[in-house]
Parts: sequence; structure tokens; C-alpha cells
Amino acid sequence: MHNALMQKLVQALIDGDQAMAVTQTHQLQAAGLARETIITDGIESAMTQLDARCTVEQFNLLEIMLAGRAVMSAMKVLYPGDAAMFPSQGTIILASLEGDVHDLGKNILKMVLTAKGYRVVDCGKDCPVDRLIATARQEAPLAVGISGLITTVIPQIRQVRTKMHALGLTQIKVMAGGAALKQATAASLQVDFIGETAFDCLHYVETLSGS
Ligand code: B12
Repeated sequence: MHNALMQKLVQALIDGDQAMAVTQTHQLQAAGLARETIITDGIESAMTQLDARCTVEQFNLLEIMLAGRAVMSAMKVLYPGDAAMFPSQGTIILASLEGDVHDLGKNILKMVLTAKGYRVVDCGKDCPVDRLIATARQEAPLAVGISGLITTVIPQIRQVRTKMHALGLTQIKVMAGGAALKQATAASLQVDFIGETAFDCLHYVETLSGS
């Protein structure tokens, strides 16, 4: 029964049917499924299926934007309200780097971290490396997290830790994740941590804050 409900959510997300996505998310929660499962088996699975429609040859912006909107509506059901219920566990900075306008994964990460009591400073998408580093200097976060969805941002990711170290920001960890980095290693990207899901990121951050 869970499978059938999950399949309905996946279809609603692919169709960009916001109202149906919200209804199905409520139903999955009522059936007792964890948020982690709904994100992994529902939202991520739908986006993987959309993959084929987001290539240079075959690309329907409206279709994908509607799917993105439905994803964020489902996420709001899973994480209602932005405010954390706990005192701040520390600050995390998030961004997608210059030239990368994908931000659904980053926004999910933001909701997951916020719900667990972290203060998230969101530098948004298409963010130049220098702006990310200036924000890190100002906010003294536990870590900066880069969400990379297109491979062209990899050279920029490689600059982040080196530039931060040159400024003496050696305590701040650099994390990376996102579909474009699935084959990469932390060493090859010159970052401290690379994770596959938002929850990998949360677990790493928890080791930094000791919670
Ligand atoms: C939705 C989408 C779009 C939407 C984005 C909407 C938005 N607001 O984000 C729109 C329509 C705008 C778009 C545009 C384009 N896209 Co697009 N897009 C996608 C698609 C289908 C899904 C991405 C997504 O949102 N996934 C769902 C989220 C939840 O997953 P996620 O981001 O990976 O995040 C999860 C984890 O990775 C992790 N995570 C994410 N960030 C981080 C960070 C850290 C630190 C950690 C630890 C974990 C972590 O947590 C998240 C939840 O668990 C992908 C295909 C795919 N398989 O990824 C193509 C894809 C990313 N796009 C692609 C392309 C080519 C483009 C375009 C250039 C298309 C074009 N022909 O013009 C443009 C412009 C891109 C640009 N300049 O940035 C390519 C990239 C190819 C490459 N190797 O570089 C892909 C892979 C499609 C393809 N197969 O060709 N796209």
C-alpha cells in the first residue's frame, strides 16, 4: 500500500500537479512514513525520472519548473514553518555556485538542517565563490555547503577551501553534494566532505556540532 501511495506522489511530482503532490504527501505521512523515506523514494525518485526530459535535445522548461514547484509544496508539508524548534546548533552556509541555477536540492538541505536546529544562511543560486567566502568570513559557520548540479561548477568548487585557508578560515569545513558530483570524491574536489543526500549532510554537520 505504501508503494502505491509513493507511486502516486512520484507521478504527481512528475506531472507538476501541486495539489495532488500535497495530498499524497499528507497521505504518506498519515500512513506513518518517515520524512527521510518520502524525500528519498518520492521526491528524488521523481526528479531522477525527469532527468531524461532535461537534456539539451529535449527540454521543456515549463514542465520542469512545475515539477520543481510541486516538490517545494511537498517539502512544505514535510517541514512546515521555517523556524527551528530547538536552540541554534550553529550556522551553516549554503549555495549553488555561479552558473548553476538549480536550487531544489539546496532548498531541501536548508529545510532539513533548519528543522534540526541549525541556522542556515542561504547565499542562493548562481553565487560567485568570492561572495560565498565573504559570507563565511562574516558568519563564522561550522561549514559551507555547496550544491552542484552541473559539472561546469567543479573548477569553482575546487577553489573554495584553498581560498578560505588563504584567508585563515581553516576551521570552517567545506561540504559538497548534488547530482553533478556523484562520481567525485572529496579529495578530487578539494573539500572536506561529499554527501549523496541531504541526510548525509545533516549527519556530517552533527559530527561537527557534537549533537
Ligand atoms: C529540475 C532540473 C532543472 C530545473 C531546476 C529548477 C530548480 N529551481 O532547481 C531547471 C529547468 C531550471 C533546469 C535547468 C537546466 N538544467 Co537541469 N535538471 C533538473 C533535474 C531534472 C533535477 C534536479 C533536481 O532538482 N533534483 C532533485 C534534488 C532534490 O536533487 P539534488 O539537487 O541532487 O539534491 C539532493 C542530493 O544531491 C543532496 N544534495 C544537494 N545539494 C547538496 C549539498 C551538499 C553539501 C550535500 C552533502 C548534499 C546535497 O541533497 C538533496 C536531497 O537529498 C536534473 C536531473 C538530475 N538527475 O539531477 C537536471 C540536470 C541537473 N540539468 C541539467 C542541465 C544540462 C540543465 C540546463 C543547462 C538545460 C538546458 N538545456 O538549458 C539548464 C540550465 C542549468 C544551469 N545553468 O544551472 C543536467 C546537468 C548535466 C551536467 N552533467 O552538468 C541534468 C543532470 C540533466 C541531464 N541529464 O542533462 N534543470
